[in-house]
Order: sequence, then C-alpha cells, then structure tokens
Amino acid sequence: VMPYNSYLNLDAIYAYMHDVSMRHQKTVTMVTAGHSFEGRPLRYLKISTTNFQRRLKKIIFIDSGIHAREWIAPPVVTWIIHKLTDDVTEPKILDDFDWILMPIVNPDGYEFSFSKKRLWRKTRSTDTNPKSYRCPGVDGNRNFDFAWGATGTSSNPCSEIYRGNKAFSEVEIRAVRDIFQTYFNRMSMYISMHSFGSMILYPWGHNSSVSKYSFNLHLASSAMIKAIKNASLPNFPAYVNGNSVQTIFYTAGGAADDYAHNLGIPYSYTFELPGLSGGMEGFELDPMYIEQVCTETWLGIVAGITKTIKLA
Ligand code: 0X9
Ligand code: ZN
Repeated sequence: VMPYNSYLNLDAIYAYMHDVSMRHQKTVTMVTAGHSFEGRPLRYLKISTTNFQRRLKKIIFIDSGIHAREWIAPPVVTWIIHKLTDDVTEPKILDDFDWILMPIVNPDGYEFSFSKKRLWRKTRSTDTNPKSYRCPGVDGNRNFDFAWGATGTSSNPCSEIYRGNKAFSEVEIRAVRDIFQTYFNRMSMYISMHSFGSMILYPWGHNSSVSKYSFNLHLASSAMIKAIKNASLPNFPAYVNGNSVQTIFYTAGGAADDYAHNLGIPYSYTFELPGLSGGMEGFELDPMYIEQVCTETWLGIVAGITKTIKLA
C-alpha cells in the first residue's frame, strides 16, 4: 500500500505510517515524540503482537533518515513496517520481539533535500554560534552524548560533520535519546540505516577499540550478509562487515551506534545500504532499485535476528 518505485516525501511517509496504525490498531501504535526544529512532528511506530507496555519481549529498534540525503534508507524501514503488518512472511520474527521503527529521524533535513538541496545531510537548526546562521544544521550522527566531540567531528557549523554546540543540542536527536532511555534495557538490537557503501558496521566507531561483543556482532552481521548476497543482484556491490573504524576507515564520536552499544545494547549496527557506481550512483540510487534493496535488506535482518536467537 505504498509505492516502491519512487522516493516519497515526508508527508507520504507519515501518511503511510498513520494508515498502517489505523488498519492494525491491535498491534501498531503511532507515537509523536515531539517536534523538529522547524516544527514538524517526530514520529515512530511501536509494533507488538502482544502488548508493548507489558514488557514481555526484547525490542528491536530500527531508524533511518538521520542523514537527509540518504534516500534509500527510509523506504527500507517502511518496508520492514510492511513486512510486520500487511505482508507477514516471518511470523516468528514478528512474534518474538517488540519493534520500534522510526523512518525519518530528521524531517526538516529530509524535506530540504526534496525541495531545495538534494545532497543535504544535516538537520536545519541554528544555534548561538554566529556562523550557524550562514551554515545551519548539525550532523545528527555526531550529536549523541557518547564520545561527543571526539575525532571525526567538527566544531565548525559549516562542516558536514558539525557536532552541535553541545551533546543532544538537536531536538530530533533528543527524541531518539528518549526512546533509548525508556527502552534500552529491553533492546537486543539497534540498527541505524544509512547509505551508501554496502557495509554493516558495528562498534566501536569513536576509536579503534574492540567491543567485547565483537565476536557475536561479527557472526550475526555475517549471517545478514550471506542472506543479502543470496537475494541480491549481480550488479550490486558485495557487502562487507566489520568494526566501524576498520571497515569505513574513519572514526566518529557522538554517533548513534556507539551510544546504543554503550547503553548495553549488544547488537548495535549501522547499515550503509547500496549505492551503485555508473549512471545514478551513491546517494542518488536509481529508484528502480528501491524494492530490491528493501527485499534483500529485510531478508538480511531476518537472518541476523535468527542468528542472535541461536547465539543466546
Ligand atoms: O559517518 C557516519 O555517520 C556514517 N556514515 S555516513 O556515510 N552514512 O555518514 C557511519 C557511522 C559509523 N559509526 C561510527 N563511526 N560510530
Ligand atoms: Zn549516514
């Protein structure tokens, strides 16, 4: 009930979330967790086949759209919503967990990337830094309060990796923080969807230290990659998985994945979804591939979750 042959704007994605929550009132709750810098609602869905509030199950939390221009990420998250509601082919995965899905963390940036500047990355906020009026926006994935201000971030508002004038300066990132604060002790997996690069990254990403969970993080992400490869296309780049720093070759403090992992969430990942070289590339993945990326990524997540259950 949502097209996957073109990229949809914020209103269309929010309309879809509302529609799903109306048609599945027993299992889906839409939450408005405050408003963005420019006043747009910050929305996510909670999905549970029992009752979310009864705290019976572990939670899987998946978000996208922290970075505005990475357009392939939100449809992947709405596809997951679709697979947990209107087209359930994995009833066990649906039943075994409670789910939090937030397709657009940064609605102001997302809208701006549609209407003004296709390659906009950051939020759209201004702060007291005089440069910030000329150069609005904070990199949401540098704004979390873990290793905030460490290497791979900038104090310059004009930088694409501006960290903000303090941790959690961004109202959008505070909304994500609040989800973590409320539910972290039930969360077994967190995935932040980004693009591009065909990578599954795991902590730590703020420096080159190795997580004590890295063995299992690697096994579960390897299961994801295997399933993705099975369902992928020959012209798609092969996925690689690994510790952030060793895989994407830079450090970044204040990122969501490390923040989640530091709260004790064992399976914390950043997905860099595919971008293709040749023709439309990178962030501007040809819309003809949206559905392909959605289906293969969902199968990867299913395989990864199945692996974590076996490892438990
Ligand atoms: O730099 C980022 O925020 C992510 N890559 S992106 O091209 N989508 O901007 C990677 C984040 C990896 N995690 C950490 N370094 N903690
Ligand atoms: Zn990103």
